[in-house]
Amino acid sequence: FDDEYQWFYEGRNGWWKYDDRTSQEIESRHKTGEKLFELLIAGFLYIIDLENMIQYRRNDRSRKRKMKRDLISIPDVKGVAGLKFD
Ligand code: V3L
Repeated sequence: FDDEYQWFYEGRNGWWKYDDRTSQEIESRHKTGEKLFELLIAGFLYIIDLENMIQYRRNDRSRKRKMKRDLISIPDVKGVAGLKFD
């Protein structure tokens, strides 16, 4: 797993880092070229669409969040999976 890069999903005015397990799962699927798959995140099944770089709940597609793979050092990172940095 490349330490320099992390996976992020969109928050209100910034980005949240995915939890480590989810992040590593997305990274390994990304590396094998998978574009569309499901992951269990915080008890809900999410569709991860790496073609369009969005995620959404399988059973509630009304809210689609952007996602991105970027350097860990980017600004505007709010925290990890909903846990705010101080
Ligand atoms: N990992 C963890 N929780 C998630 C994820 C994920 N990949 N995707 C959605 N949720 P939706 P601000 C987010 C949570 O898209 O203040 C943040 O983690 C999501 O949590 O309809 O707007 C914060 O906890 C939301 O609570 O599936 O930046 C919170 O929003 C819930 O699933 C507020 O962040 C429904 O999102």
